[in-house]
Amino acid sequence: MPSRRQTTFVHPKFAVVGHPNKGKSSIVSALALDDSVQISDTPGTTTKKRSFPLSVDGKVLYELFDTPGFQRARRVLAWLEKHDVPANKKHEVVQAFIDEHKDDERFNDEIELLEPIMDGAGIIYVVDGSQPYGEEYETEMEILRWTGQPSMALINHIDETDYSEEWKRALEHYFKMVRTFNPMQTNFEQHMSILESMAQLKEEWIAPLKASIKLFKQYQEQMLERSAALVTRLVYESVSAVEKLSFYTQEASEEERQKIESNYKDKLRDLEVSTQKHIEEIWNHGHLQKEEKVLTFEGMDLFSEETASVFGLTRKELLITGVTSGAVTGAGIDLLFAGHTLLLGGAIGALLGGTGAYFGFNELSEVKVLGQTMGRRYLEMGPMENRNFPYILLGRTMYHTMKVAQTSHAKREVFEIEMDQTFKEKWLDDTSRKSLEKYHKKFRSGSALEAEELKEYEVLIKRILKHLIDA
Ligand SMILES: Nc1nc2c(ncn2[C@@H]2O[C@H](COP(=O)(O)OP(=O)(O)OP(=O)(O)O)[C@@H](O)[C@H]2O)c(=O)[nH]1
Ligand SMILES: [Mg+2]
Repeated sequence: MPSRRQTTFVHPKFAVVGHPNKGKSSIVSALALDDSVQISDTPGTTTKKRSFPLSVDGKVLYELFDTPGFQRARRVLAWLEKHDVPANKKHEVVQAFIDEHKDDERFNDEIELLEPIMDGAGIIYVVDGSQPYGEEYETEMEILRWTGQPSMALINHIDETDYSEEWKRALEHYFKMVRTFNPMQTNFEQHMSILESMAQLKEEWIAPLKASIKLFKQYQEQMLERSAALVTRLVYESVSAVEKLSFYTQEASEEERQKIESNYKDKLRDLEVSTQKHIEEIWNHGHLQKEEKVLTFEGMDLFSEETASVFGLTRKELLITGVTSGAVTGAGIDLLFAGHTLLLGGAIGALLGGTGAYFGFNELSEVKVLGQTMGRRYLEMGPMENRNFPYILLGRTMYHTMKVAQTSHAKREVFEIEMDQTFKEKWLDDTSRKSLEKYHKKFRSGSALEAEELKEYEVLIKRILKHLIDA
């Protein structure tokens, strides 16, 4: 019987290397889903190699190295070429270069980038396809070839211009795989597809990287699920929220009435903000708050007319959804029900435009006066009566979640939400709207909900989110 020898498994390693300031660190950050990678437009930002292991349950799946850019490639290559050795010995010459120049400050950057490669890392050579190709890169690629390690090239585009055709032609001489990758606009599919390419560099890496891809997919599902659960809770809690305010006089004053309304609105705003923060944490963007780089709806308050017109349902949609049936408050509603024929004729068009009081938040919920004896009387506001509110809140939250999920970890600047006026059409189709309304109605009723019903709503939300994020 053959003895069972224990072989120590070495996880796949990849060194991201290239010219200074070509987006190496940005690529590491995007692939490692790590925002702590130092990125800046000053060439020479990275001066030490840094490892970014990706581990699950304490086991490293693979490891990425961010490295400094080449500084003295010509000198290094000249040194290597002085040693005339056959191909199977070339890597030894590279090691000799490292050993001999270990304490030589001038070659710090080359040594930092060559070390992980000589330690077994595959090479990911990064170039900027928005700049023309130049022969100076050949020196770098030549040095990399001397290491004998498996390698691939990634073409990044820092600017709009595109020289990728000439780059491809040159890179294909040196690398068996040339891919395009934009670390700023990467999505899940692209990330997985780059991992698949990385797996092809070495046979032993296929299995561990396939396993990593599988785990990433599970992880993505989990993040979607947790986001959907938070969105569900937000909508449910906001719609069913009730705010109370005690007063001690015969009648509640106008100020007290205004106070309860502003408390009520603040409560809903707080719920929205805290959900957004949680969602940012789920997608590993929690650091954003620390640096006050929060994803914001710039100037678009939850209760503004603008938010209502961008995210809310139009009169027509409200009608089709059947939201308006029952005790609807607000202006214009009599007109809408003046006759069903209106829906068929052209006259309906005249009614659809604009955002009247009905779409704004002049009518949120009635302020009720409760309690009998003086001193024990209070004002009460909630649950939400405005039929459009859940859609507005949902639209904003879906939009925010989509943006957070699609934001690369390589992004450093404050990211504001640029409004996409067509967003609603992307997430809310007729069928979803009708399914959602069934639940919104229950949320509004103030009656207790079965856990199952919330779960059903969550499944619906998850499906919509998945569709949005994958698109
Ligand atoms: N617009 C855009 N900017 C990018 C992209 N990739 C990198 N950048 C920017 O380019 C600059 C350099 O990016 P880094 O990732 O720090 O580059 P590096 O190659 O690690 O640079 P050094 O460490 O200095 O060698 C930063 O300002 C990045 O924000 C990209 O795909 N699109
Ligand atoms: Mg860098």
